[in-house]
Amino acid sequence: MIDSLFNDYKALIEKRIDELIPQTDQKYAKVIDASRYSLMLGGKRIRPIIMIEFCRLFGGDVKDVLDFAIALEMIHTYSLIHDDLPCMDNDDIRRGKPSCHKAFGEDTALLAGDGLLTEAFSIASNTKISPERTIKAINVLSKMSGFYGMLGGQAIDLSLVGIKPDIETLRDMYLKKTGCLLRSAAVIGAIIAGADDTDIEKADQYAKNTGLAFQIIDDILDTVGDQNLLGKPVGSDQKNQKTTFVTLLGIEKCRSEAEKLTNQSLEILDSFAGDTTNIKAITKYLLNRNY
Ligand code: GRG
Repeated sequence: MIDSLFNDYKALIEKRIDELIPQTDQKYAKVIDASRYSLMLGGKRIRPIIMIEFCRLFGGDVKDVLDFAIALEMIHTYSLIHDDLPCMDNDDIRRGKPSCHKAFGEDTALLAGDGLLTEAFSIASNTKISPERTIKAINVLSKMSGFYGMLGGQAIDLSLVGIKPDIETLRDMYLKKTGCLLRSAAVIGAIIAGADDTDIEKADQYAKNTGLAFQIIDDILDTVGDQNLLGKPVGSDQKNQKTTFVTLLGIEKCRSEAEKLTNQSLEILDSFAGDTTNIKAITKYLLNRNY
């Protein structure tokens, strides 16, 4: 069931990406090629799928939220392109293929990231959703991506080079760097469907737990994952002398922490009146994923 859910959503999302960011012959084609290359590199599409499912949970329709979901995937893709740059993590491989700067050069990769971030807001502000909901959703998207969200998490990460952080510092960094885009997925889906503040708050809490569990699983996979499935070398955290949840807690405790967070997420889903079958399946998949 989960495979066909993902495949159907991926097809829908990729068709719409093609419409929103078509190939072009114009002078600036290279930056668009580079952006499309990374956008179509085989991502799992977790964030847009969660946004669509939360919108449906509160009575919204896929077509209402699809462009917002793509805007979020564009911001996620920008973060990966910039994260791979030599001045950041310096990774040559992403999803088993050359990372954007390896395929297109550092200058074009930098611009592709900038372009995806900027165009995401152009797309998000140009849907048929009411102005009130659009502004609320864009406010969430920008807050969750910026200084106090994902980018802030990356800045904390940079500040920890050569330092062994405690678990609370690491938790805060993960909640921002990885958690905030997942939060924007669930919260924007709920906003676009017109959910009330209580449900929006619960959607946010669901995404905080799920985002933290997601990053802890990432740490585990970086230690004991299969690099063929991951599409990148394992052991990069150790090579870069990064402190992770695995370094501080060990694999077993990390696993039980991720399970605990996932169970809390599932309890929140149980408290909603609507059909959460798909979101529950996605949440369990994220815990048990191997890439
Ligand atoms: C402005 C220089 C600059 C940077 C922007 C780089 C950055 C801020 C943030 C990095 C955030 C980051 C890379 C967080 C890691 C989150 C994470 C685990 C990403 C992988 O997500 P998946 O597994 O990826 O959903 P796929 O490949 O499936 O799309």
